[in-house]
Amino acid sequence: MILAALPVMAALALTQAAPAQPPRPGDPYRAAPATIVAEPVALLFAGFDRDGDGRTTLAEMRAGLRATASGAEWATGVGYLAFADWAARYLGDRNGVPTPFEVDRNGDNRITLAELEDRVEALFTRYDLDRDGALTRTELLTIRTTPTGERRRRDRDGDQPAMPPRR
Ligand SMILES: [Ca+2]
Ligand SMILES: [Ca+2]
Repeated sequence: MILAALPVMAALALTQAAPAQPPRPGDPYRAAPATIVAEPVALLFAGFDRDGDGRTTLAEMRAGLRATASGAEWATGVGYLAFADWAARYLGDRNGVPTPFEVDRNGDNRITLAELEDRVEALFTRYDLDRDGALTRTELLTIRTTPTGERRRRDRDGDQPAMPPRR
């Protein structure tokens, strides 16, 4: 037991001995800017792969999504602030896509589970390139022609926020 833990402890000691340094410009070990990325909703879909086979089926997605919005308040609808809490937890950002404006189909400022399911299922269909009713990791990745660092700079300058891939 103690012997088995030694490599882990050694690795931890090494990690602590060498604090991470931010990459310097021109650093040969600096990571290349990302051109293959996963949008927040793609991460959500990947997390719904309950049987762990690397594919998220429509049934897995529906079950997973319902589990994220299972409270009684979702039946009658939650407000935009509560929806932002949901987005922060499950998309990683309060302003992630889908936004409350696109989910609130009837514009009553409440978001019901049914509205959330409609919008997220439309996104699922958009990602499902081969239309087989399941999302592979390949389908969930987005290939960008500009590195994400470039995109962030443009976003700050007032461009539209990132959207799911259009294919
Ligand atoms: Ca609504
Ligand atoms: Ca597919």
